[in-house]
Amino acid sequence: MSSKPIVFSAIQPSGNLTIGNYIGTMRHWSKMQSNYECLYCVADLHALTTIQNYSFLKTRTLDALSFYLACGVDPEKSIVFIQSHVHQHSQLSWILNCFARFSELLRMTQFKVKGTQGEKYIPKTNLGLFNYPILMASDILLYQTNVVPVGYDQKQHIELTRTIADRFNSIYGDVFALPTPIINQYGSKIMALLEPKKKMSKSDINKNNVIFLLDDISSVVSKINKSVTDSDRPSAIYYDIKNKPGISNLLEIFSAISNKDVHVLSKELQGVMYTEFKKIVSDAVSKFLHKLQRRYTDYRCDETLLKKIAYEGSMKAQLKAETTLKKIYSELNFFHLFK
Ligand code: AQP
Repeated sequence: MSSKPIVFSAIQPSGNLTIGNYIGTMRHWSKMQSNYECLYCVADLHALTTIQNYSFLKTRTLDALSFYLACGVDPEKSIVFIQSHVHQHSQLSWILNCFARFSELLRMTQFKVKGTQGEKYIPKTNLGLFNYPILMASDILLYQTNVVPVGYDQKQHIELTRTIADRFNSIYGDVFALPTPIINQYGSKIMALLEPKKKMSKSDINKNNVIFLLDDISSVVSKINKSVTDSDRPSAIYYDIKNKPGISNLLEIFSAISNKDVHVLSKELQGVMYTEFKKIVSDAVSKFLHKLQRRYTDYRCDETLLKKIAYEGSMKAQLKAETTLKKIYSELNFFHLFK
């Protein structure tokens, strides 16, 4: 048995992946493979909560899987799988529903953002959107996960996961490991390019707010060119998220892509005009995306390989998931046919 701590991380294929998804989570994945036992999941069940058109689901799922591999996730070192292929996620989700409280879910900020308008709940909001933090808790707890690299928006959901696990453990003993989020100080909340006080999201209706990993290079340059900065004159490039959200956002993107500290970059960029700064950032992002997209295309063209990877990953994930689920069924005293 491996003694390495366990990592679980996932992205929902609810649209084309964004540079926010990459910077907030995916960029950490390949490095983590040496020191952790890693499970990387394409969370297709989660995508049902937000997507409008299910005909894209398969394509988006394979796109996401190809990006995982393009970012350096190695199926020989990590378990890479599709959530719907491991039925234990849904099974545990039902059980954990019965250990979570309605009032806890009502507090989830993401639900408030997506499922309410002002003070009122949107009547047509699907129940899955309300409930999905429980499925997320199941994803994480099934594998006895120790750490979860996530963007800042998911912090509250990890706290809920811990609350549910703790509640369960206090009754049945140490059934679940308590997961800790890994949230980097910079890059954990990449903001929309035109509205830098709002998170960059794949479902944003204004595509100029978002850099998609599949964007062609000319549109990346144009989107960064149009991005909101501020009216400071002369141009002043330094990190101040409160007063200079647009500049700070571009600095965070540039820092993550170039692997350089935000404050070192600020010093290097002293005296540079905003137009020149945008050109520097868009050059770096374009170069990065060009390389990533080349690797992505190699995987995306080979659906046979993708299916093989997903199948083998799901077999390995199911084995682990079943161990936890069996323990839970036994603790809860379900009637068992073969015992
Ligand atoms: N803008 C972001 N900055 C940093 N991290 C981000 N993540 C998402 N957006 C940013 C992180 O990516 C991981 C996977 O997220 P997800 O796609 O499963 O769900 P999400 O957070 O709801 O992402 P989106 O893009 O906003 O999706 P939609 O528009 O479909 O709701 C998570 O760790 C997340 O924090």
